[in-house]
Amino acid sequence: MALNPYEIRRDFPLLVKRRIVYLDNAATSQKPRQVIEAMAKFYEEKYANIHRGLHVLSREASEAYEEAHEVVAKFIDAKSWREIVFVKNTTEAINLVAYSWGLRELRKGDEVVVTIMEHHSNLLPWVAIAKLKGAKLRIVELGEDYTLNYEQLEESISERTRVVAVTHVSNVLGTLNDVKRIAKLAHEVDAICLVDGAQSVPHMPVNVREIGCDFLAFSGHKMLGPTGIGVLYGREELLSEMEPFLYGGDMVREVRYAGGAVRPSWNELPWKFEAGTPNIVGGVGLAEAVRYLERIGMDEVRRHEVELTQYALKRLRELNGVEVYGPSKVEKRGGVIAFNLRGLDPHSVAALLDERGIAVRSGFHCAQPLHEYLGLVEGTVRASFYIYNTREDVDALINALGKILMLVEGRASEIVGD
Ligand code: 7TS
Repeated sequence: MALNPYEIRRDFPLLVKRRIVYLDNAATSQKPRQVIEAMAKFYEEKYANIHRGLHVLSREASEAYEEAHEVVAKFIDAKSWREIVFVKNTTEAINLVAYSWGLRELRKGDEVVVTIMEHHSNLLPWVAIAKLKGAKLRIVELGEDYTLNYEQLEESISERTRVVAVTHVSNVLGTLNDVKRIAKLAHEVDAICLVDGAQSVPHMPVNVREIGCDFLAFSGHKMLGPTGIGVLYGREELLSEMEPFLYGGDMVREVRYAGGAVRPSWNELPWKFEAGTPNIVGGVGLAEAVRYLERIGMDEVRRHEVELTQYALKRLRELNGVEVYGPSKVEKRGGVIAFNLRGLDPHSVAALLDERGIAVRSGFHCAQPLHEYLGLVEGTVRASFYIYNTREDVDALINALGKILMLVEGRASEIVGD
């Protein structure tokens, strides 16, 4: 059934209670009552710590938390729920791989390939680990129409490459990268491929087996789930071989003490990577968020966003004085649109939009190298869509931008008049 954003909106208490045009979904999404209620119900009926007690509540809580891993595994078509590690967010998921895999596997002279469109989360952990190990970072830039330069990518991947870490969808340009092709290129030289799915998993069908990546990182809070819960998918063979990232409770099978020495052995997957009391209720909330998205269907989510993005791009181009950044073909992009108004800095535009009840983000969006590369020294304004956004939301944005442009022109003539 076709996604109906007007019906969907009714599930989101904040969107019902506040008259805000919410176009900051790339930063975080709003939450449906189903997710809020599932978490409240869990606190009211099942709450206890997991894997620690033999009592009924701990058993039920453990079951719910494990089931959440299964729900997520099915959502991205992982082979097993043991390949699903719950972490805090995308940032932690990528740091886990950089530290657990990179710190041990990278050698002097090795190379890590990333792209210029990475969020700082998929750039800085690699910068740090590469520096520590004497490895080199290679940065692939853009080709035509704000897409990745695949020619340069192929040239950058060599026998020295150990990691190819790339975003699936750019959180600024919206560029949709061909991660299946990139994973294949990485594997041809026996490198691992990590995909940053923070901006793709919430918005389109993502299938790890079809992509063929080794790792996929994403955040619950951008896909209707709560904050503080994110996912690292890792191929079981790799996760099994890797050392833990954080050490403490629940990640050990046993800790023997003999002859004055402590000897730990690690717990099975995914618990080896989930040290300490995890975000149990966050896991329950994320599973409910996935169920909500699955009821709609990820194909429908994508179709809706493509339609909205196409409409927004068309209307933005009709405005005189707006510069839009990102691929012109809608099939090559996600529902993220970065732009600038001629004569006005991005923060002023965002503040003026906020005065008109429209929430967007402005600045560098944690992707400053990309902005520097594009010569956008003050950053960009960014509108980003989700399932509850409507054509009226786009119209509101366009009307507000039209008024702001008139204001700028007015001011400009005042200045000229001086
Ligand atoms: N990777 C990408 C592509 C992202 O867009 C973000 C968050 C992250 C990683 C990090 O996610 P986190 O949940 O660990 O913070 N992006 C944004 C954004 O564009 N505006 O606010 C957060």
